[in-house]
Amino acid sequence: MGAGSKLSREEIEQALATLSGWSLAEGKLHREFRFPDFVRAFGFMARCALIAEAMDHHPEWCNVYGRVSVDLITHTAQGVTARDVELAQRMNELAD
Ligand code: HBI
Repeated sequence: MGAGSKLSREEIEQALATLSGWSLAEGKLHREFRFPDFVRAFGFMARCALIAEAMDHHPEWCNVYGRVSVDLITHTAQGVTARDVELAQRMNELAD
């Protein structure tokens, strides 16, 4: 499936302006989500997993108790694409 093309640094900066909590770290979109406890964190991850699978676009992430650290990159494009921006937006919506 086409992953779309890599966004330029400028396009990424523009997208980040609309993505609360996200930054560019080591060439990937990055955000640390914090939840009150493990069950809330894992519930968030479960909801994200269903979205990610439906998008066929998957996060790199790590969970420790209430913290979920997320990095988004499009592996086939070896960079950040519109798909990463879309998944970041969806994850923000699910974290509300
Ligand atoms: N997820 N983040 C990310 N990047 C990909 O390139 C990617 C993916 N999920 C599935 C996927 N690619 C597959 O479409 C291919 O690996 C077949």
